[in-house]
Amino acid sequence: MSNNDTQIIDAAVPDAPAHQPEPQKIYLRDYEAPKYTVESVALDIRLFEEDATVEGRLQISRDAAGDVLLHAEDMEIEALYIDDTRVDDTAYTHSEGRLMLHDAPATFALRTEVRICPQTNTMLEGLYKAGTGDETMFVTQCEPEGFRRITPYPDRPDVLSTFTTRLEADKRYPTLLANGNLIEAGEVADAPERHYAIWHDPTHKPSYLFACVVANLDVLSDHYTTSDGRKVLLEVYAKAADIDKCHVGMQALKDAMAWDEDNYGCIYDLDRYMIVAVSQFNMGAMENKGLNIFNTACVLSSPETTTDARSFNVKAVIAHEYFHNWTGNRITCRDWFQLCLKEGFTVFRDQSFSADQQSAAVQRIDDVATLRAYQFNEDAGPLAHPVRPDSFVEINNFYTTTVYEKGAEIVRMLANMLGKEKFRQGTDEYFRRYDGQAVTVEDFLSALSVADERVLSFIDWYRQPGTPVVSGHQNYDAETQTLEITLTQKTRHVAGFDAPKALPIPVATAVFDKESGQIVAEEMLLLDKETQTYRFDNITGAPVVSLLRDFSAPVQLNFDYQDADLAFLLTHETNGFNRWQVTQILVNRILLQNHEPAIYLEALAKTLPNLAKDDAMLAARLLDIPSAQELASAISTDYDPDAVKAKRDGLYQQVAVHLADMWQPLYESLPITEYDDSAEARGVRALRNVVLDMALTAGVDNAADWAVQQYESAACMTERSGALKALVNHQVAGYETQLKNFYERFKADDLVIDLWFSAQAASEQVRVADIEALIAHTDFDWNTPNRVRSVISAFTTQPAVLWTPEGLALYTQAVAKLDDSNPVIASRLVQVLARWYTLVPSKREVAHRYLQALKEKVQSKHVRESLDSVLGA
Ligand code: 0A1
Ligand code: ZN
Repeated sequence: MSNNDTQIIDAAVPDAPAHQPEPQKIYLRDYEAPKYTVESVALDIRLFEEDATVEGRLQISRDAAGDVLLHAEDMEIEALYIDDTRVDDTAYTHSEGRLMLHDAPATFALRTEVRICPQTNTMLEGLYKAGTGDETMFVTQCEPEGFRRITPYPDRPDVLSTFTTRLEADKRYPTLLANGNLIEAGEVADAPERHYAIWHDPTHKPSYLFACVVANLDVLSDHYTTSDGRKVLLEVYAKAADIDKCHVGMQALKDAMAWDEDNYGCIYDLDRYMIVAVSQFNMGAMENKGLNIFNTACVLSSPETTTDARSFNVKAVIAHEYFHNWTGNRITCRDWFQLCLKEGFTVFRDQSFSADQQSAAVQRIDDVATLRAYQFNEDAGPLAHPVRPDSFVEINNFYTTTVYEKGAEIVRMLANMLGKEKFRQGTDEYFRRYDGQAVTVEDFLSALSVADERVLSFIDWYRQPGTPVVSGHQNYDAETQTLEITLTQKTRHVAGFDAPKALPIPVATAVFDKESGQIVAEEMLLLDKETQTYRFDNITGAPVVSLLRDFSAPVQLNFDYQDADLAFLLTHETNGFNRWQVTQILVNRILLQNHEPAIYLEALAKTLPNLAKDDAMLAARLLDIPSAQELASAISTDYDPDAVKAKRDGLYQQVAVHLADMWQPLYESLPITEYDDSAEARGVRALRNVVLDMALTAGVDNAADWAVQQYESAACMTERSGALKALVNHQVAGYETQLKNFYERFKADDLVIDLWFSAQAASEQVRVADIEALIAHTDFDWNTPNRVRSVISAFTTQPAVLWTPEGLALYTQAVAKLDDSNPVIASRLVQVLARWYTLVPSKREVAHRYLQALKEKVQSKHVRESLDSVLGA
């Protein structure tokens, strides 16, 4: 079924059976432009104890009279009026989430009165209740298709309109917010316990950017003066106890606003920008126009309760949502297939912002590590899809790491290829040409191509699934002093797609002189054929090449480096990312190809002491050993989770023991001092936690005392939770005392208790019985996605336990439980099991059985689509 008006309801299609109707696939190729415009929308949302009424007034115009189709899910229709005349139920049909108005005039005013029930909305899409007791609040989540659960509407991103929203509720909820500007507020006549507020948003926006909040919240206020001299009111709303944790986010918002003006010429357009913190939210945050709604985990931050990594993430998410104001809101997506248009570009923008807030190399390391661990895994399995998918059953299933992170990598390749000035010329053209419109990936590339026509050839990156593998070798001829580098690209053929084409792959390359350690040539090679050879002249001495610097393309690189060349690069590379990169190649060779670890261990021993002094954060990253999950994604058959864990643990132990003499002096050189949020201080804290874990692994005398001491004297959460995790992972005698202490100390703070749950659920020592006990804990709550993630998702970091019959039984039961109450979350859990078919036969057979059994139990189209793909492997 296509995403266009005439086919939203096909009256000829008989009703599907209530049990497991055949999911309908929607195709990009069927897109048709909307057949009518909605000139304006006025909503009146009245919230009551048990439910809510929503009156919607739409001014609709089109070329001719006839049927009109609107989306309308999970609501009771109480009355419909066309041009102020009430129509009876022969004038419309409401079924399967669609409302068809028969024979409506060409231009008319539609008034709908419906009843919805936010109090029982556990899906967390549309208008829903979050929190309990005094903390009860009502919020919306409309992306991608939640608006249709609030009021009947053509709920598609290419229908843009202005919105006026009246909210009415009991005065127990003093906070009444919606998009735009506050027009009026007051008491409700004849109902002294109730009040209302009216908001108007003058911008034309798609319905997925609508938001409103009814709550009892405190607010942190500030201002930002734009570069064109307008004063914008900034507000962060949170429950009273959390308001002190909103300063980091507020500062990040101001930084992001200035950054976007400086780097893209994008200036904020409304008079007010609001952020609201919500404890129950499916994702990180949402960029609703002028009224962002945030998962508390992505906005609240304080040194005592938030780790550095989380706090850094808060700043990145604040920036991400703010950047959407131009890339997503002012220029939006024509249809949901174009999701990467807003997400890829916005992720690239938030990554660039973050890189400016810390070491750019560490930012790149972290972004690439995420890409490799999750996106490469997705691209290697049955859930592989193009950055711009061409079909889907449930769009919620496509908020994936491919759309987001690989989408960002494509924009990064373009930005690198164009260089700063030309990229800015291209983005200026994009904003100039398409402001106020709903557009496509082709439009984006076409705007950028004003700076360089080669941009257009990148369209295939959006269309073709699978991670390209770039292999290569070098040939040095000392006599002619020439170096030749030959590169070949290959992408696996993903079933259901055309045979893969050669893609344009920028390979940033440096050539080092082995003797002097100096760079003698530097070039951005463009590999756009299957095989190409590049020649470097005047290379006077034996060279070592360093490829894909800063990870210049999202590919898997198999270059025939000698291990000794990699060790050379660890010392001599000036590109911090590539220094980390060579440690990862060495580790992968040791773990997956049985290389001897000696060269790697020696190189680390040589590099670490100085690096620890110069750049503690980078030093901490150089000790990274890929996670068990990441290693698994590189194994395509006979994956044995126990063997991989044993091997990984073995190498970790070897590193710890080989460098054992280093840990005590290093730990002592990194004393706990007063909290400071500088990049250096964060680096010291990161390295201290890594060293503590290494020392415990190596069995260094007193390391257990350091851990307890660090736990007790911690000046911030990074130190305290680092110590706690080390104690739990190593089950240091008495670790239960610290766990209990942690719980008692922080039990009033949900986000910290999430940390407490995940430290146990993700422990190296975890057993299925421990997960069961955590689920049985009084603080566990299936209706709070953060809590579910802190136990159920945390547990997937231990594949050796997950892939046991007991592990799978527990995990698939969790999916079945969530299938009905929150299918978005349930489906994401299923996707983690995608590579079950790579397991060794005995485990594969068990996994298959559990997945099949799950299929019998689940109803939601979200889970069924994911499960069908996963089982189709
Ligand atoms: N657009 C948001 C992500 C988001 C998607 C779906 C949601 O609910 C189902 C919520 C948020 C972003 O990219 O930040
Ligand atoms: Zn986004």
